[in-house]
Amino acid sequence: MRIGIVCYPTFGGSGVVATELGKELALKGHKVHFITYSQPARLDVFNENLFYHEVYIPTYPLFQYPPYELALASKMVDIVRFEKLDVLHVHYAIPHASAAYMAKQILRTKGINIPIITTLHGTDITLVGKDASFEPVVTFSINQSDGVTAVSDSLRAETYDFFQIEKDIEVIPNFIDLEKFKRQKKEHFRMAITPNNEKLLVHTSNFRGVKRVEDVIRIFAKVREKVPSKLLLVGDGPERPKMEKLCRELQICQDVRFLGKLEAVEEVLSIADLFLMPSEKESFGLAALEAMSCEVPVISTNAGGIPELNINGVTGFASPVGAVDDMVQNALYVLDDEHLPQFKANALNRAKDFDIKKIVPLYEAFYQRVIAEQ
Ligand code: GMT
Repeated sequence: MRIGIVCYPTFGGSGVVATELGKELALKGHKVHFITYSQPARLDVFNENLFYHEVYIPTYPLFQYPPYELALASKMVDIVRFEKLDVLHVHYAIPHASAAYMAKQILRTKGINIPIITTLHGTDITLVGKDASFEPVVTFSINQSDGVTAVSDSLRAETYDFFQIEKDIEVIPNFIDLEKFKRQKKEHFRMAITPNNEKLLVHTSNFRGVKRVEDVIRIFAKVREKVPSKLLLVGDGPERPKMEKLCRELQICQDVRFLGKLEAVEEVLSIADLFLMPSEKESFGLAALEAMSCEVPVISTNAGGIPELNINGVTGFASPVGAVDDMVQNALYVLDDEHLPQFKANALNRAKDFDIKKIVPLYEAFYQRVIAEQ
């Protein structure tokens, strides 16, 4: 197939899923065309089947807000026509689904019928999409898509609950490359971080409010009172300055390291004992899956789709949002040397259910079905 993929090019979950999907499809022989405003962060390989088309947004003094959606729609029209695409797959509804709708209408006037598939990722539904400023456009553009997928049952249910959706939504969960996210021997690194054999806790996120990084720090501070331990924080975002301040107030700075945005997260996960995800909202929890794939159990909330991934009492524990003390108790239980090896093994086993080799064929079959229905 000749497939167009539209996504955010950043390290965010939806962009990562879109890019890894495109890379795997290219390995399987499909021609994959990425259309976005800069080179996707994970599009770091050369493959004869991979193409990147940059959306150029002209500026003009009149524009307080440059009209990205229009430039994107025009680019989609151009690439669908020139590259003779079979399907356009857009990741994250805002504004990709409505831009795709516009491109489809323009292409129709030229005698081309391009099927549009929209994948809902999370905050496009659970947070941003619900805002009255966007809701009518989100509802309309989902209903106008030829195929719609969501990354968890929970996200699918929430979409039907809040929006007037007439379309079937297929759940295709996120996936993981078990070869890339594999526990590696990094003894020297572990020795440098935990010289006295402390336990190592890790959190990765974009440090936005929904991630509740404050809970990460408070959980860690309490765990550290009982078990000698260290915390590594990967990622960056608006909450980081407040979190650095909190560490100073709690006087735990010597045991906490802010690593910033890292390309090779799997290297950090390779030395971790426990992953913390106390999110308020999380449609799937790709960062937790990356940890599990590196044999790291997860202490999380039971928000959104997380319990579909992190099985309570098996791969870790899932507590109500904000239940810091509960998460501390669970963390101490998992970190106990009598329990830890089993939780690690269970985490990896569960990750295998989301093997990229199992999930990408679901997208291929979905593309074929939607194309055949046109
Ligand atoms: O929250 C993020 O990290 C970014 C966001 C995105 O769309 O870029 O992530 C969402 O999509 C990921 C991939 O499908 C999911 O794993 C995340 O759970 C989801 N985030 C939220 O729902 C808050």
